[in-house]
Amino acid sequence: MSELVIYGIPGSPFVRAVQIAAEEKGAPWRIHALQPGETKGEEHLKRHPWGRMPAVEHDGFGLYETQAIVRYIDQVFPGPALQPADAKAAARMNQVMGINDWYLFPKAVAVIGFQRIVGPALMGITTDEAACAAAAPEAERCIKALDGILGSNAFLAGASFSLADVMVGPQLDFLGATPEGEGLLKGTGLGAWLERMRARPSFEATLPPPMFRKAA
Ligand SMILES: N[C@@H](CCC(=O)N[C@@H](CS)C(=O)NCC(=O)O)C(=O)O
Repeated sequence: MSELVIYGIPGSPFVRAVQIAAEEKGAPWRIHALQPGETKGEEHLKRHPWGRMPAVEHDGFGLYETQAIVRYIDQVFPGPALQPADAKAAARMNQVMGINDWYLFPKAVAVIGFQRIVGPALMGITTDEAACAAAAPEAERCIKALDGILGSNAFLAGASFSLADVMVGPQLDFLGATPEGEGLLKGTGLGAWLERMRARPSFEATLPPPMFRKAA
C-alpha cells in the first residue's frame, strides 16, 4: 500500500485531521513538514493554489481541501469505515463538517488560536485581547451548537466514530488549550467527548508540538 505524504506544518488542526484519519484507517503516512513561510512559496503553491495546508500526495495523485482528503483516505484504505451508511447519521456528519469549515475554524479557532498560541509562539506577537473578546461569542455559539448536536451520543454523528470527530477533534483540542476554549468546554458533554477523543490512539499518535498545546 503506498504511503500518503502530508504537506503541512505539524500542529495545524486541519493537517492533524488528515493524520488522524490515516491513523484510524491504519494507513501508512508521513509528514513533509513545511516552514511557516513555505506555504506561500512557489513549490507549495503548485500543490495548493491558495497556499494553505494540508495538501497530500498518494500514488502520484495530488489533493488539497481537508474534507476531500479525509473522504479519499476513508475510501482507498482498508480499516473501519469513517462515514456512516445510515442517511441521517451521514447527514449529521456532513453538517458538523460544514460547521467546522464555515464557523468553528474561521470565526473562532483561527482568531483565538492565532492570538493566543500560534502568533506568540511563531511570530512573537502579543495577544490582541480585543480580537479574542470579539471572537469569543462565536466560539460560544459553535461549542453550544456542537454540544447540542452531540447530545447523549458517543460521537458527533451518533453511535460511531466518523469524519465529523476526525475534523472537529483537532480544532477543539487546539481551542481547548486557550482560556476561552477551556472555559466554554468545561462541564459540557462536548468537553467529555473531547477527553474521549484525546484518549484515542490516533489522537495520541498525532499530538501537536508542545508550543502549540499551550496558550502564551
Ligand atoms: N479549506 C481548507 C482550509 C485549510 C486551512 O485554512 N489551513 C490553515 C491551517 S489550519 C492554513 O493553511 N493556514 C495558513 C494560511 O492561511 O496561510 C481545508 O479544508 O483544507
